[in-house]
Amino acid sequence: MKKLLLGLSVGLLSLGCSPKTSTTASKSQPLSVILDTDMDSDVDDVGALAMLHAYEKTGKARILGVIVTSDDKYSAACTDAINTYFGRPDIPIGVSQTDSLKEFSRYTRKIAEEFPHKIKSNETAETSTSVYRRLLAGQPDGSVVIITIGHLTSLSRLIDSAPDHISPLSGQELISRKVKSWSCMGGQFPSGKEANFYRPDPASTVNCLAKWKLPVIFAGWEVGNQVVTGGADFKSRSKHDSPIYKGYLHYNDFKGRASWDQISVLEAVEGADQYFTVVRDGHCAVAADGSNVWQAPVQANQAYLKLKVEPAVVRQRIDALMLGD
Ligand SMILES: [Ca+2]
Repeated sequence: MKKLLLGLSVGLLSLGCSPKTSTTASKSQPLSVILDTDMDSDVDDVGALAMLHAYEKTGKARILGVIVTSDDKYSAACTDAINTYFGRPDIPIGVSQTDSLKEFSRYTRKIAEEFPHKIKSNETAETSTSVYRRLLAGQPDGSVVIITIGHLTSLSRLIDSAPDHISPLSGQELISRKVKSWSCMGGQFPSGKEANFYRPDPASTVNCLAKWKLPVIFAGWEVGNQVVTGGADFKSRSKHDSPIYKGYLHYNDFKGRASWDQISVLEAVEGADQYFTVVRDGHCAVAADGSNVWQAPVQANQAYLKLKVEPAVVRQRIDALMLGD
């Protein structure tokens, strides 16, 4: 769950700059996406992954792989089951944790037990760092968009990874060469404390923001919190044998849930212009406790989103994508 606290005074981090580029998929070329998710406690990750499959069906995106940054025992299996349901059982999945796993999700085990998939346990799955490195190494330069919708442990490990049998490049070199941009659900803007940044691994947030030189757009807690999806309208239109339907059923029986994660997917694939104002007048400084504040000076590679349309407009778009429309 994503909860916030007040913002605190935080120190500046040394951040590099680079020209901002569009992350929108071109008409002819699907956007190549790696999704990094904590598919466990909250259900918006389920909706976000469903959206990417909808975009893939219309040629707007291509899912290269999914990184599961979670200590939930069934998170990777649930992710695999959703990908399989949408006809992509081949999507590589990397896991951040292979032991000391817990069971705390309302939906991951139920979806994993009901829908076919290959990953039976994290112990036998590929690690997140290995999958990140392998996927990036195999892609054209400057082509990959990373979307993080959970905490930043796996991305931080990628950044700090050393050359290996997969690639002679370090993690930072691989990112610099292969990645186009990062869309990040995290933080609260202009200031606050949000779970993806502070729980359970604020040190990774500090590390990622200190070392990330390419364009990054933050979708803060306050944006998705205004957009409630997966409610009665979704229920009335959804196939009942879908794992997306089951996710929202088991989570809270279609009472609806904020769309924190879906906002980053929407921005990454469709671009920001239709729904959001993009704020570029500062940079995101993160404290050791994971709290953040948007402050001077400007870092040209960083921006955050503000909603510029009625929340209902975005709700309808996200619900439609979650339904596969
Ligand atoms: Ca999430």
